[in-house]
Amino acid sequence: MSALAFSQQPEQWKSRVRGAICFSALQRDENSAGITDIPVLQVLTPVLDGSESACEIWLSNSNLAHGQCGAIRYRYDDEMLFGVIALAEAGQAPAEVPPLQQAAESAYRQILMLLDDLNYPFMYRYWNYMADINGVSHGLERYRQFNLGRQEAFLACGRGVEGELPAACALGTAHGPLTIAFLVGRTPALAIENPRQISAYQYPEQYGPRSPTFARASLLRLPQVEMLFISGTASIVGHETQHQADVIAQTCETLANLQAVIVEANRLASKPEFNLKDVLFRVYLRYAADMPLIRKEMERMIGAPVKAVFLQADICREDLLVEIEITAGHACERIP
Ligand code: 3EB
Repeated sequence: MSALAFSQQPEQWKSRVRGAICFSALQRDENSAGITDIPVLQVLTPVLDGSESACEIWLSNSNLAHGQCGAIRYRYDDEMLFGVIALAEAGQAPAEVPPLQQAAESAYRQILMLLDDLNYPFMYRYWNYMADINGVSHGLERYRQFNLGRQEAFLACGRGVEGELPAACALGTAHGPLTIAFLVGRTPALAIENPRQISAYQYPEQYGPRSPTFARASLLRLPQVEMLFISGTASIVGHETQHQADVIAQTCETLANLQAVIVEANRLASKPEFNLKDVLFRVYLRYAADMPLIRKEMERMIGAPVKAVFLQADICREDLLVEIEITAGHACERIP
């Protein structure tokens, strides 16, 4: 749904919104949209289907409360909490440590402390967006600076940096602050890895001094519903990028990776029903002009029209042209 349609929904519907992630190339004024109590992550990145904006909205069936802690805004019920944080790099203390690394460490320290304070110990999914992700400063690529700060915060907060980790994505925007959304809860989720890929938390040092801190997917099994979050997935086999400069082959390899993760998820799900034909995709393209090619290749491989939002964003390795993530859910029990 567009940001405008979102803001124009009736109050009763808005009272059920945990939070949202809105993508748009245009900065909008939240207050004028009348959604001030709802945590909305604004990501400054173009939507490619002609819409001015696209929002992913998380709904709850229970009573929601909201709060603010430092730079974090959040909304929660008994089961889950959705939060957002935006941190400007310019606001960080001057030091030898790159500002993005400081912002990442600060953001994740705030997030992890909030989870401890409010007792939502389990992270399911987080979304990371930062400006100029492939840029270099202080002798290090900015995505690698981000990885340093993120991992440092996890360690400082007594969390593991391997194994039971949330699903994630990390994308580059043209400008804007470091923005992070997160979905956490009180029921543990199952972390899923991809047998075709080395776990990202075990990537060798050639990809940076600290590995990324995420799992390939996480599966949340609640009594009534199961939710699958597949991390941003790209044309990587083992730890190496495949098919440099070939966007169609990269799309094909990415779908093979997504299918492998779906197979793993179905082994752990109560019903083996996750299927590429019936999930929601978000597709990040380095070059907007590639959209028709990528969509066509996805529909050819999947054999059905796809439900997908296409966005222009920079991928965290310079040789990656496309990254795809999935959200899926199914009911576990038929309610009479
Ligand atoms: C990859 O497979 C592609 O740093 O949080 C995908 C998902 C990627 C999440 C992250 C990075 C992240 O390594 C990049």
